[in-house]
Amino acid sequence: MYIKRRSGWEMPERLATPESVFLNRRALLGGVAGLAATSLVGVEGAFAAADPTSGLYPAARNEAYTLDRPLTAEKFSADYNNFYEFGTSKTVLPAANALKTRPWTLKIDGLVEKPFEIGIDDLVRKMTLEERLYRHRCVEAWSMSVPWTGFPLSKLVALAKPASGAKYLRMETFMDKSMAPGQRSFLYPWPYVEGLTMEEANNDLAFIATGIYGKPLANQFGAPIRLAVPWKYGFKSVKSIVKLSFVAERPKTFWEGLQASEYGFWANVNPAVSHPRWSQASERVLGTDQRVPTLIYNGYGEQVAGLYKGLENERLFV
Ligand SMILES: Nc1nc2c(c(=O)[nH]1)N[C@H]1C(S)=C(S)[C@@H](COP(=O)(O)O)O[C@H]1N2
Ligand SMILES: [Mo]
Repeated sequence: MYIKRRSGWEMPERLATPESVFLNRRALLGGVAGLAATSLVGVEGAFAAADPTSGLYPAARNEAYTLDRPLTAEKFSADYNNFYEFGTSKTVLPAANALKTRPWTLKIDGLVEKPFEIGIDDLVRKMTLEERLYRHRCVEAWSMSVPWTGFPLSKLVALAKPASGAKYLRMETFMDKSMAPGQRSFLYPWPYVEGLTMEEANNDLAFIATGIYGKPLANQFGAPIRLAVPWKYGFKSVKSIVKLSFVAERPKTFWEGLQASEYGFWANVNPAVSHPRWSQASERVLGTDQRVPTLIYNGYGEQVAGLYKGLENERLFV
């Protein structure tokens, strides 16, 4: 196994993007109010990123969501990420410093009562933040367990007031080649798009994360707002969302566009259904040298198996 043990903050300053890494770390540690954008004039815009809602973290833990294994230490999960916008290696942390997360506007459109836009800080203040411990199982057969902070996706759906014709929720990541070098590659169908059925989106497990480890999301985790659907393979948990569209047709997702035979729309975790190129029976636990058996629906069958009654003809586990 290969886990890169050196975290961004252990990196000599000279190897990191000069101000950005340093200031980002200060902003995360500092409680932030003092680091408002105005105090950073001269840092060339990279830091409008101080988070005005950081005082809302850490949020109270919702004890209904428990784990059967220890939490993954931040030093492992924060430097082993999939975020193709910033490169295809697991070490995207330095590159993700270029992600500018303020101002950040979420657009709600499609089959809704009235399309609207909302700023991330207004949205976060409208919601009651809570912390949930969730497992995360990547299709590549590694896993982690992390404390997300955020709110149920169903609350955002309620805010959007979808029309009865809305059958799917389509979610889209930002598109900006100037920040995200990966998006300059023609090999990928940018922007990153994911989707859920309305029933899945309204399931209590579907969670919108704005924070992790008791702090606002660090960029590489998909700041400032990402999805966490722990019963599905990790690629469904789309990062850095800018648009939610309520639609009648099943959206074409990023990974389907790349390789539909290997990465489908449903992508529910199932140890008995192998990926065409590897087994899904077990998973490597980040930060340990252990492999553990993978569980059907990643252990969340009780909450979600019912969503798939009558859909047995679909490729539910790819
Ligand atoms: N926009 C976007 N979202 C994304 C990805 C990505 O490359 N781009 N990778 C996905 C994959 S494959 C996984 S496993 C998780 C990784 O989340 P983490 O880096 O926070 O562990 O994000 C998912 N969301
Ligand atoms: Mo993944």
